[in-house]
Amino acid sequence: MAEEQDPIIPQKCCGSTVVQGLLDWVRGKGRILIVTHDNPDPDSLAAAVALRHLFLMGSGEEAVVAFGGVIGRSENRLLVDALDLNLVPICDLDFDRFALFCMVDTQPGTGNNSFPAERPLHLLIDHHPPRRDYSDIYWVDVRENYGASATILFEYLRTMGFYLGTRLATCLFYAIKSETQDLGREWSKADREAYLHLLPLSNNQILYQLTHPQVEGDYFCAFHRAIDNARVFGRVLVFNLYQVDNPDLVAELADFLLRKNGVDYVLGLGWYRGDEVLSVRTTDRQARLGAVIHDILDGMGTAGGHGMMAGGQIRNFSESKSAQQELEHLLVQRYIDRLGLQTEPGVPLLDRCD
Ligand SMILES: [Mn+2]
Repeated sequence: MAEEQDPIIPQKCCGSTVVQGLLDWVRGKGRILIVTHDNPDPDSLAAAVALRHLFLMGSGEEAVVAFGGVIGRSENRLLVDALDLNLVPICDLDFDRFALFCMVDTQPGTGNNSFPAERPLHLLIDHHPPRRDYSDIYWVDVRENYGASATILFEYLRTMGFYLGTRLATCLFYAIKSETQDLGREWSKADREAYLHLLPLSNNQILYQLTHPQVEGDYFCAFHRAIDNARVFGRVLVFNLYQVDNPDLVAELADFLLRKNGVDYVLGLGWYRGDEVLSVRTTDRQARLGAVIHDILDGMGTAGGHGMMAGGQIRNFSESKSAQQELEHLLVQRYIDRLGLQTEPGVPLLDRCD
């Protein structure tokens, strides 16, 4: 299929003629699968359902949205339920029953999605730094300077003049809001425009629920554990949740603990169903954490992300707490070295409490 036309490069994007070209190309090809990253966040979910909407409106084709891992965070589960996103777990799918494969908010070979690497991909829309040359993929739109993949999809829908229902608008708005922390982190002018356009179209009551979700008691236990074992090495804070029931907690606690004054970098760890899960955060806009975590996990696992937030995983890591602790010590040292910071003795976060 791809040999018929040159791959469309991001620079050409994305006036209505170009998007129409995609919609015409998709029409009649067969069943479409849209894949998010594992343990999808609101940005990945919103981009996927917006792409499904684009295909339906523009070419009459219905697509299936599939995710790997779990939707763990209460906000994300609520997003799926309240907005009726209609997703399927990727493990339930027979890939042979699809003709076209799309990926949003992640890229092939990054280790954070469950799309088989050997399968051809036809469409890739993302805002993480490109991993390789994607000239084998028909449609590639990777905008590294964008704060959210949802913004790219918003632009497609807007340029086509397609109707955005309240649910989709709320979903896209919440994605941009949460991914950029209300335009406070890694946002671009395009994200701001999308945010302002979508706000009046969104359902305030659902947005309120999404930002104030009901949570289980375990949620507070995780906060307790992270705060209790967090240690501060100068400008670096490290915490370890050990075994978690929800891998998203590591990222959430990393965001939360980055608020500690004097701390500019956070490294969070957790162990989820056989994998060690890592999250890094910084207040430093120049930090390029995606590359940092890639380097510190070199030879051990996979990683990726943005400048100020990134994550990684080590597959099939030991269940033993002491092995996880040992790994933490190793990674803290690598993190501090890679950031070019001075090694300082670790002080428990709570040591500073009265
Ligand atoms: Mn994203």
